[in-house]
Amino acid sequence: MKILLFGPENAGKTSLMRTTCLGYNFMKVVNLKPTKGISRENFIFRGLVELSVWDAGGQQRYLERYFSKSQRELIFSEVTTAIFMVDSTVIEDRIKEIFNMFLKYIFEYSPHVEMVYCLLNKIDLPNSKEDELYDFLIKDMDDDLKKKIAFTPVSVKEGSAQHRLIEILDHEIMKNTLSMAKMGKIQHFLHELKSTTIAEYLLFNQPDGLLIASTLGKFESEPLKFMSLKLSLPNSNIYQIYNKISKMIDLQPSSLTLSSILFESETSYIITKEISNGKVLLAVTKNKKLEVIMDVLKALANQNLKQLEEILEEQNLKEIL
Ligand SMILES: Nc1nc2c(ncn2[C@@H]2O[C@H](COP(=O)(O)OP(=O)(O)OP(=O)(O)O)[C@@H](O)[C@H]2O)c(=O)[nH]1
Ligand SMILES: [Mg+2]
Repeated sequence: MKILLFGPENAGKTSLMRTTCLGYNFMKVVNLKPTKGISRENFIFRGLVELSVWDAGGQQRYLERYFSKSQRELIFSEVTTAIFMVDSTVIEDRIKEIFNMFLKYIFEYSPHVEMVYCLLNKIDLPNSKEDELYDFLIKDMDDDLKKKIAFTPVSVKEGSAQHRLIEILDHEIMKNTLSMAKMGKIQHFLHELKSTTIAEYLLFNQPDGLLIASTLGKFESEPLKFMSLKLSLPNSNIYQIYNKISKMIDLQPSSLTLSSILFESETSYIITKEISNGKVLLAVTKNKKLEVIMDVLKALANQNLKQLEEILEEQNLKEIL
């Protein structure tokens, strides 16, 4: 899926992409430099669809290039999701010209696009004029075109822009039959796990931290910030100790990976398990009986998760091909 993030300079496009797809917080992106030309990055959104995000640097010299005869087909064709972002503190004629050119080429080169999403960003700023900007952008636009544009006032700083982008991408997932089939298989797998253990299961995607599927059905949460404990940290000598012990007790030493992390509350255990391809499975036991935790640990053993790993990998391959 090709996601085109377009708009004039300083609108917040790169900030939006980094905070949504890489789970960065806003403070980490305040000092971004202007994007030079097109920056393309691939993500597996919610662990379900492969996204190719085209973040188009919005400085005038780059815009001229994108609109030029030699480049516009490359930029504007085969777009699945078209997003136009503007800084709502700036109302200038040239912004409208850029918007109109963008719309013209999107509908010309990607005629299957049904809706263009326009994000009026930075509404957290006191001098934001999103209502005025909206009126300005749709003035003199014909009604058929207006129907194809969804305007939303947002703020990357406050998080509403990220919510909106996730909503837009979820809508795309729903239209994608391959990812819906994959979601069904994952849900089935998690329910099988649940049927043999007294626990609920949630599968998250790193690095966006978003939920892929859960045994609790629809479940809204903040993106998961998963701590990856690196055994190679300079102050950890677990591997050396393990190596010595292996010799003493006649084990064949092999490399160590971090398998699970266990958290404990008064009433349950939470086991997080890193699985292949940047996914994290979280099991929440419904009580603290020893046999329950043993069942969950068994369920989360590598060989049992092979099938889940296969499901997760299967479709991404097909989509890349
Ligand atoms: N106050 C506020 N500042 C924001 C918001 N979103 C982005 N910014 C700031 O706006 C500046 C520009 O953000 P970028 O993400 O680099 O903008 P861009 O659209 O990628 O710019 P180009 O790459 O030049 O096209 C940065 O200093 C961001 O911190 C927001 O919602 N509110
Ligand atoms: Mg940028």
